[in-house]
Amino acid sequence: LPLFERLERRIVDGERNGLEDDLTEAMQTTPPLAIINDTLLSGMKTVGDLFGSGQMQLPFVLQSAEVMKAAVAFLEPHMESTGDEGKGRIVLATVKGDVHDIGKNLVDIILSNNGYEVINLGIKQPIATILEAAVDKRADVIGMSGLLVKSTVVMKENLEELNARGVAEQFPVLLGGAALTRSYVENDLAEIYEGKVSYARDAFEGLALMDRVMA
Ligand code: B1M
Repeated sequence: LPLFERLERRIVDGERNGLEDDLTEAMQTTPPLAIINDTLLSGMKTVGDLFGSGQMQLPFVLQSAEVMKAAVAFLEPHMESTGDEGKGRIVLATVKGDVHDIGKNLVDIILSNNGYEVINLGIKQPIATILEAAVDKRADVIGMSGLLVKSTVVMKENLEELNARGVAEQFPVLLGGAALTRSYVENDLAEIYEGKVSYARDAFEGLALMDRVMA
């Protein structure tokens, strides 16, 4: 297979052997972020489709995710950084009950490379922990990720909890993840949250929204 098809295939097949060599070769013509966005994520999408239609079993999805993570970890040091610092601080977490973190970690990388300090709490984080970190670290923004449909409900409950604790105006919230839709966030959730809540389709929109909040 040609190089980029082979790389995409590696994600789908969960094949790690030779991954670094292929990535090194790909970087000779293509920036790391473009490799992720145009090639690797397209492989992850195929994995999601195969799993969703019952053609792939969970352990294989996990293997694909491992290869994806290894690829991102390998590419990360080669990514461009603006060299900016101190543009703002965000506490970032995958919500309670949800283990998906590849997207969240991409958001971390993009924000970190563009001057933001990211406090990445990891997966399955209850709102109490997220809020504690946000207060403690004096975060400017709270970012929550979740891929499961049930995570969209958790996010709603989390916003209600921030309202109840009287901190909604202090913390603008950025939400992302495959199960969310723009209209759910911008209509339904914006209606209940007493602070500002925004939806980011991908990490770059997350960056643009951070820039807007901090302007
Ligand atoms: Co899961 N899983 N999974 N899974 N998995 C999905 C989400 C699913 C859609 C697959 C499917 O059925 N087609 C489905 C959810 C269905 C639903 O809720 N209706 C699903 C399921 C069902 C499950 C389990 C329940 C399976 C089971 O156990 N029976 C289980 C859940 C466990 C749990 O969470 N409690 C499970 C487990 C797993 C693995 C562990 C095997 C693995 C995760 C490994 C890991 O993350 N460390 C996994 C994977 C890999 C997937 C799919 C295939 C790929 C997800 C991914 O990494 N995409 C996924 C299919 C899909 O999403 N279509 C699926 C790439 C990633 C870059 O995209 O995270 O969307 P994403 O991030 C994007 C944007 O959304 C955005 O930016 C990123 C791109 O720039 N973004 C943000 C994300 N967060 C953001 C935050 C922001 C801003 C932007 O600001 C704060």
